[in-house]
Amino acid sequence: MSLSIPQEYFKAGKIASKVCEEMAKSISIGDRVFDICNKVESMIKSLGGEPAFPCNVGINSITAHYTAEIDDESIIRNGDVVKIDIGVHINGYIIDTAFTLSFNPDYDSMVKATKDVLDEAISIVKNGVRAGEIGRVIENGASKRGFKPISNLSGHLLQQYRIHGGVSIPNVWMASTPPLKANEVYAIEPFLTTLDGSGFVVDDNRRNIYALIGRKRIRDKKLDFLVEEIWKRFKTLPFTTRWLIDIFNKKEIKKMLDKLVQMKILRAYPVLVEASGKVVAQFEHTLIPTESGAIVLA
Ligand SMILES: [Co+2]
Repeated sequence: MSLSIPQEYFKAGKIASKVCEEMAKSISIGDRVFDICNKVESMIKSLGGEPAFPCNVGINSITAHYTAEIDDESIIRNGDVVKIDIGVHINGYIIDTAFTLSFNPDYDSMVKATKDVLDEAISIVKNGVRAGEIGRVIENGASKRGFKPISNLSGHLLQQYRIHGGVSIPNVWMASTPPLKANEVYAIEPFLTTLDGSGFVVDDNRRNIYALIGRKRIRDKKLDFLVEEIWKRFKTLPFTTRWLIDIFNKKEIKKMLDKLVQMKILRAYPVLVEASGKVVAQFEHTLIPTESGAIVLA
């Protein structure tokens, strides 16, 4: 194993795998999304990691970037397809991994297809494989099984304290993409929907995941304090309101975050939904290409 890969990746990978395994066994109909998010995040901490981003719970057509609100009432219902996207970091070395649970037999085959397509994609990963070739395997694998990939979401290079490190791994074939490099860390994450779906996601009007862009002083005591606190706790990694209600009350925090978004000190991630409202499944692994294949971290 190469010495150039920080050991934190292997430790974070073990934590992420353990959390996924536990959650896949325990999540059931009637569970509150709020409790799922808190459980994932506290389990990560108790195993010695930090959440790299708020636990994402995507029910049905909600595809990405939804985490529990402070007063989230939503629950898992019979008939739901539930995506759980988990991030773990140690010293900024990030593992990004996701799985889908089906509580609807109509979508069992789509969930299985998504998992199989990810495995197929990983089987061609090695040093020098072009990102677009992985996209081709995902696109063809989806189509062969009777499903459609979400074309405007992609896997990505992971760097220290950077979830999207500049290189994308598309879920469809694309020309002129860069080759994957040995000893770099990538997440591959196919999302599949049904053939009658649009095959792309759009923003909806909800936003509850934020990240720091800049640290300039505002000369507002409370806002400056909040920005410093965000920097201390999360650096530039995504966070959510639930993680800040120990310092500001529920009513205040949302307004303050919105103000910081307006001032372009924070970015807010819109919730992404399948454009035609169709159900989406997702699986994701984090891995390192080698000369002969891939080391899957989680
Ligand atoms: Co990812």
